Amino acid sequence: MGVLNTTPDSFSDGGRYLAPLSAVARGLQMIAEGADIIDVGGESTRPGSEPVSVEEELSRVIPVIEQLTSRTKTPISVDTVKPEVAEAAVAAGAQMINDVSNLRDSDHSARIAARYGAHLVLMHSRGTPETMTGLCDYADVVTDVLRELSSSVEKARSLGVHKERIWLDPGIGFAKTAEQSVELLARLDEIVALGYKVLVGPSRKSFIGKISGADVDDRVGGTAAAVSTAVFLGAKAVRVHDVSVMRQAAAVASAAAAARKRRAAGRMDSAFSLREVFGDV
Ligand code: HH2
Repeated sequence: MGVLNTTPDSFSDGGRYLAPLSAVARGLQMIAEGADIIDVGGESTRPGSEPVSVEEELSRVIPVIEQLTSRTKTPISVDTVKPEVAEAAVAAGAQMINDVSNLRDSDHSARIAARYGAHLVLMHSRGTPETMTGLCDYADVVTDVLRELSSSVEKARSLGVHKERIWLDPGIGFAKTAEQSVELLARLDEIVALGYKVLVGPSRKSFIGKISGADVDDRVGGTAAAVSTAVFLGAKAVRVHDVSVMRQAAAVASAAAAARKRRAAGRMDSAFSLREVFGDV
């Protein structure tokens, strides 16, 4: 999933794709680099960012979504917490709603996804961009995130969103310390085990800077390591800025995961055949 922020203030690509023409060109470029989904956002969620009005967000994302859906078959996702924006985006052809609020204050995105048959990303978060850095208290971050995601899954399903169209995201960096983001990555298989498709968004985030000391424009290596870890542990999609490099990292991690699965299956086969020969000893 390629990140397309039509914002002046996103932490990494803010201000670069504010004009619809340059945003559309960037979207098409990421598709050419191998993106399978383009995630269009018009409001930054970085800690401390300013909220924008519905009108402003609509004017940033809708022309871009209309252009992209008319020029490509690649599915478009809308990264928004506003019902008006989610609905207008889906009406303009977006096939996925990426709701970083995890249905906390409102279930509108689940209702819209159910009505239009759109995919729905439920991303774990707490509070708002202004308050989230103070909301990192967890007994066990993975268990608590799992519990909070599960309750929004129940809500979404009870509102009619099909299981196959629900994606879960641990929300790297959203009300998480760097250590907690690493813990969620390292134990991603526990989230995968819930049985829903998992999406992870580690791209260029501050936990990489904290671990490596790298500036935001110099975190491709750390992002590739995070992407590889996530894919190896079962993530079905990764939300990234650097599409072609991450596609390569994901392909290698996915091949390694498949080799490991084959080996595990082979071990079971040989255990079975030994049992057939020697009985249970
Ligand atoms: N991260 C960001 C925004 N949206 N959506 C999902 N599902 N998962 C994420 O991890 C995620 C997300 C924040 O990154 P970015 O869009 O690059 O920056 P900003 O919020 O400053 O626009």
